[in-house]
Amino acid sequence: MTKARKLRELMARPGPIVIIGAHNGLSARIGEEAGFDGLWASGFEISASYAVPDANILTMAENLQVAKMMNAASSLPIVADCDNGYGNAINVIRCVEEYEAAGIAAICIEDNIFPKRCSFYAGVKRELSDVEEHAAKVRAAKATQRDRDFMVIARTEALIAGWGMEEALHRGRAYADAGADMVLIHSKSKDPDEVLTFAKLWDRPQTPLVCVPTIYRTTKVETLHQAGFKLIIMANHAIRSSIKAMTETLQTLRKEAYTGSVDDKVVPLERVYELVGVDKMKKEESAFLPAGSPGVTAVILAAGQSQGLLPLTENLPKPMLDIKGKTILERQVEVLNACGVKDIAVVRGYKKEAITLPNIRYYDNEDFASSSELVSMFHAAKEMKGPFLFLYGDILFERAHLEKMLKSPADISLLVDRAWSETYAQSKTADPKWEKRGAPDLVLLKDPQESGYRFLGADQPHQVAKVGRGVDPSGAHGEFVGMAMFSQKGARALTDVYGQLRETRTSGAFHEADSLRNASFTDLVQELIDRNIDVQAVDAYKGWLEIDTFEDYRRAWALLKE
Ligand code: SPV
Ligand code: MG
Repeated sequence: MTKARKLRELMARPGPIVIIGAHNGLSARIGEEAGFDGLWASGFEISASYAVPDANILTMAENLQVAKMMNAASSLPIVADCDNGYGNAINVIRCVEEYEAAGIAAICIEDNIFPKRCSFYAGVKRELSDVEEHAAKVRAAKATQRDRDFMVIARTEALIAGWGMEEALHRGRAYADAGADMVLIHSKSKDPDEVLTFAKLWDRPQTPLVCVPTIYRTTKVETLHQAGFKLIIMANHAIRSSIKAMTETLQTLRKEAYTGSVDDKVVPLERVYELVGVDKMKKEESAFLPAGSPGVTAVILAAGQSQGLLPLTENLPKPMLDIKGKTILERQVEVLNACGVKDIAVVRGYKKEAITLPNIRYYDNEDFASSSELVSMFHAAKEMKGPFLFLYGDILFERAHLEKMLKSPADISLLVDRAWSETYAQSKTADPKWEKRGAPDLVLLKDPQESGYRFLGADQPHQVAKVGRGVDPSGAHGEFVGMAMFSQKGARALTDVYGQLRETRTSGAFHEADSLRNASFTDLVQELIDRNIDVQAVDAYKGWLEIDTFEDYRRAWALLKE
């Protein structure tokens, strides 16, 4: 529905239409939030926001630009104050063409000469244009509009100029007869009698009346409406309140010389984010930008010593094993970089001196031999303040998996291979790998949806109920691939829970481990789940390798390119 249609519908509704003056996108949005029916693109406010008098100093293009900004920031119809139409009837024609094309619902033109003076400035030269000239402007405006719903409000300044009630009525009637959709009677009287009398004497009932109760400030909307006013404009309070707030805040800041001195005078930053739509932008980022926003850090675990690949790993940590000219870690870094993740941290331990790739931040767990992967992981706690991707140092994976993880809308996501039931069926007959080297980390989902042959991964992640080696392989819905993604909120939950556990859980078993110190990453994830913190699975279907045995290593050589 067009904004002009919206305003027409408000006109058809019983009761008053109350609109609020604004001067930019932000004040428009705050006006809408406050519940007003529409917005007034106020010449007074817009001029003030440029720090110039309201006296036709700004051009039509400058005023239009602001009206457009307001229109874009709000779903409310805009009534644009177009002063005197910026010239004669020819200027009015262009004014209507431009404002209508911009989606503005209505314009208001007043019978001040060009250049005008604000109705309230005392001691300035004030002249009105000839009544016929202004009526012709109204006719020109109505003849120009293309959309029947677009409205032209004609305003008379006869009372402001001190030309009396008769002249005001004469002018109002002439403009109504010229086709104005509404007539605005302006007054600078302290009490509302002038406008109430005008309304009483108004004899063009098909042309509704408009008023601007700026100086007669104590009259309520209801009284004005009952007197016959349909549209009531609260014209300049957005800018006046901001001037008061800004003055107080800035003066206090200057005097007190620390920013916290105005905490009670300013909104929190989050309120600004809310008003400007940062949440919407985040959703659009994840929908339309390539995966791997620059804010994501990768934390790669490369501390442990591998038994399964001895003697290959006698002098080498597993991530440094070469597969056709590139190490596992190099291959990981390559995919991460290709997905836009340039911030990479590696936790080293066993044979740490062998890991020397450039452009990586290193954290060393000297005590790797007697501590678990969780302890190693938290050596890089500094990297977990914002969104981060956690990665085992011995996995190779398709880029698509990483892209999906980086786009996951969940706060905590695990990459889960849903081909598990096939892997399990094959392993049972051939070579049950979990019997050889311990069970893999398996996953039980709350709502598994489909799995198995002709698997179609879900677009949205689904909730994890259980993760760990203890999950029954015959009932598991997938295998944890060794990649987890945390949003800033997810990272905070993870680090908070681990911090609490380190303080409180000094002895006793911890999930599948005999102690917190010996716990694995999946034990901590299970703890989060048990504390009702949402952990989601992102579906993968094959497309990855864990290099844990000679068999894995041989397969990697066979599969990977030089
Ligand atoms: C404006 O807001 O620019 C108006 C209303 O024209 S008033 O300032 O009251 O004249
Ligand atoms: Mg004005």
